[in-house]
Amino acid sequence: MKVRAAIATKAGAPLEISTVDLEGPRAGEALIEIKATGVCHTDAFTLSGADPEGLFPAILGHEGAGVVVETGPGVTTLKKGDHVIPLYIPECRNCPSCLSGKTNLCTAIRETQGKGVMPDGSSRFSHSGKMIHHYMGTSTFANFSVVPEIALAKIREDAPFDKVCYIGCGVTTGIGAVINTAKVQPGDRVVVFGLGGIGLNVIQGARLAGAGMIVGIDVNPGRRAIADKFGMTHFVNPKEVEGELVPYLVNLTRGGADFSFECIGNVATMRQALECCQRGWGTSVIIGVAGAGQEISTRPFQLVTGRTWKGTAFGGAKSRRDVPKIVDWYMEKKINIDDLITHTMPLEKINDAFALMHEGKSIRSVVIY
Ligand code: NAD
Ligand code: AHE
Ligand code: ZN
Repeated sequence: MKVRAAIATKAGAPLEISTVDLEGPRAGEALIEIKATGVCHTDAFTLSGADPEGLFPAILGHEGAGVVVETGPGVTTLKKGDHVIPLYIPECRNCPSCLSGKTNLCTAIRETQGKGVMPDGSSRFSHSGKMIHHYMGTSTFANFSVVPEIALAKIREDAPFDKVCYIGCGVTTGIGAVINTAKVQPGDRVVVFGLGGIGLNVIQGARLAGAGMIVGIDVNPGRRAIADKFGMTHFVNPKEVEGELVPYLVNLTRGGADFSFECIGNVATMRQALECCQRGWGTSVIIGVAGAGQEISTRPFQLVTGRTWKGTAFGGAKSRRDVPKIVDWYMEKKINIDDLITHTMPLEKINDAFALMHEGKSIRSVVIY
């Protein structure tokens, strides 16, 4: 079938909007009509060429929501008409990682996903007879996509696609990092580096968890008002701090953070996030994704003296189990998504979403098909 898609043709180039060919679902796969997709910083990261796994040409996008149009042979848990969110971390419930009960990082199809193909090693997308890569197993920058059954969360039908698509990455990543990965407790002192589409969800997760102090850090002063609304108690613009940021934060938090979260993707701020943690027990959680060749560093003394450095993908969420629950939280107004979606546009304008992100003008842009 012919579908409309934004193609990433090469690193650094704007996406090209075009009609491409999409083959139907094979065994264990479903054809999804994508109704809406958010644009995450990770899409920009891969498009920039910094992603060691980046492949071109590809159809990017990993924050979508849509409807099952057709299922391939052997699909048992989904049917035509089901509302779904595609999952870049699937949940097969059968691989050693899923069975371990210790991680959300299902390994069933990670290898083929990283190579930009479906689990059988082939792509469903092509353009003028040439193969186009899938991206993160989801490729939501197309109005139809083929996705493995184990990478689809079935959600309630009254949830609006143009809002809950954001649960496909940013919302779950931020809130999950607080609740699943860090396990923030009531009264804890939390420091959040980067108040964009992820960091603001960390703030909303910290408020849900009952954190006593939520310090938000951003070089963009425009982030302050929205972060206040989501529960930030103190704002710090590093450009306005006299002297070093780390001692400033240790002083502000009266000894250091119980938990810090890096939501930028910058190895310098990752170090600051670790070092502003409380001596003896503070934990820093890396969420930001950094480019090929980037490495984190600190003095080992920072760890010897009881700080812990860890990371999280998709907020540690067990995707098929947890995503429908987070959709419920949104529908019950337990969490706020609407105020974070600052811009919407048709697919034809998707490059505007990247420009708005780079200019610091948007929190989340959503493409509505
Ligand atoms: P974003 O562009 O919306 O937000 C980044 C924020 O960081 C912006 O507000 C920006 O002003 C701020 N910032 C930039 N440099 C700064 C600095 N030196 N000091 C303080 N603030 C600074 O991006 P996002 O969509 O929120 O994504 C954030 C990061 O998280 C990216 O690296 C993205 O790839 C990553 N990410 C990871 C996961 C995961 O599962 N681990 C999921 C989604 C996104
Ligand atoms: N391809 C990159 C890594 C990118 C990465 O870490 N992705 C996160 C999700 S970011 C969503 O916005 C993730 O899920 N990681 C787990 C995994 O298995 O990729 C690189 O550096 O190679
Ligand atoms: Zn993302």
